[in-house]
Amino acid sequence: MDQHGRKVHHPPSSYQNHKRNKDYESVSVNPEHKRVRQSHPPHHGGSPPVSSASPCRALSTRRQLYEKDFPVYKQPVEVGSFSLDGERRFFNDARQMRYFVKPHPRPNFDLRDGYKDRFVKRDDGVKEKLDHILRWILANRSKLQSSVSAASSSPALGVDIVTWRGHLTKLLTTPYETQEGWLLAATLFRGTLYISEVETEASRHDRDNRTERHEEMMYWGYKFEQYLCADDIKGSPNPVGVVNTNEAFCTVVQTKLADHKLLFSGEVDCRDGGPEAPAAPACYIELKTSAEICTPKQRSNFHRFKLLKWWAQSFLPGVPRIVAGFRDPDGLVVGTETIQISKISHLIKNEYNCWKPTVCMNFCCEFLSFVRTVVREDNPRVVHLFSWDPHQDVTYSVHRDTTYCFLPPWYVEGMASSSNPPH
Ligand code: 0WD
Ligand code: CA
Repeated sequence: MDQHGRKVHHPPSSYQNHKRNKDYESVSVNPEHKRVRQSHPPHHGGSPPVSSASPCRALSTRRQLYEKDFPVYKQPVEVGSFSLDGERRFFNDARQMRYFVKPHPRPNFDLRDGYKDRFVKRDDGVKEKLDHILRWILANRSKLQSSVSAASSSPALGVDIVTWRGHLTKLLTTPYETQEGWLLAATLFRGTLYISEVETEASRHDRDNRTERHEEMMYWGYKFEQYLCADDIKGSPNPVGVVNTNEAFCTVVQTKLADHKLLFSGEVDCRDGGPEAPAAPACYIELKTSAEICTPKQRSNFHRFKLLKWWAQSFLPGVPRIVAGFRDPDGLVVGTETIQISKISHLIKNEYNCWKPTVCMNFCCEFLSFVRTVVREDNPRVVHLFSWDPHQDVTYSVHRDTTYCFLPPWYVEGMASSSNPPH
């Protein structure tokens, strides 16, 4: 991989040279970068992202509209973590944390090993929505609320948006996505907007019609993790153990994208357990597998498609590096490589008409502004369903007391019995 380290996607005006991680703004919002809610014209002409014919009804996803300065994105801060065990039970601790063990430069990992006889697969028909994050919030409410100002206009939790990192990843990649649409449900409750994904018909169809080969290849990523992770800081990986995809360690981070205060959680594969390792989330390592790159065309596709998703997923929580395993068609890992997230924008620079980090971040920011403008009724029983299909605008519909409701009664009641009365 390329070893140059120049940042190309962060404008000088929001770039803090003295900060250790230069990809993130870590001071308060620079007014120059504050997004004016939804009706301002874009820098490059054309129509504004929000359709002017019918104000607030649709949001454009055209890339050109988002080719502006990189928005202020504060360095993500880990505010907690939680674990899900082999039976998908929630624990308000880091018991599922795993430790990275550096692989041999030319490993011979067989990713097919254990698929038939040592694999416990999570039931992906069970929709957990935001439940694990909500459980974490209830258990750690005092931590979050302690930083809330007394201003009556501020949300009770002190954040504007609560969601999964994976949902934000989908938003970041939307301007470049040509295959899969999405449905995102949004509910405003006590001043905080909760965003939870709803499975599309197409995604449900794909899930119900996976080939045996596809099912097996989905296992390969988890098997790779098992080859590189130890359960204990001084332990070794156990490749003869069972792979159980119910198990997860999730970080909870807080950050700010322009004027949106975000709280989100994401699954983390492992951490660097060495004595020099930085504090979380900078110590975390994302593990990935990908097909071996043999031709210039394959390299170009890797840069254009895979690195976009990898970058978006890790940039959001401030995970600084990916360890990638390149495998042959039989699932044998032929090499591994460390990819620094901060160097990805440089790696892709020579690709013609390639994706741009600023477009991803600006679109996400505008989408959140759009949602906050549209969703005004503070009511856990109201869902605004935002819908997007490739080559279309984002549109929405409103649903009251339907199965789209995703804030469970235990959460709504738990928040009501909070020591802080509603504003
Ligand atoms: O039930 C649901 N519909 C959802 C469940 C929606 C969103 C999240 N979740 C759960 C996942 O099961 C997982 O525990 O949240 C956790 C992950 O959330 P995330 O970090 O926001 O998701 P994402 O960034 O898309 O995925 C991170 C990792 C994946 O790693 P790779 O390297 O493949 O991107 O989480 C795992 C997977 O290892 N993962 C899942 N594991 C089991 N079932 C799933 C899933 N549906 N999605 C992601
Ligand atoms: Ca992974």
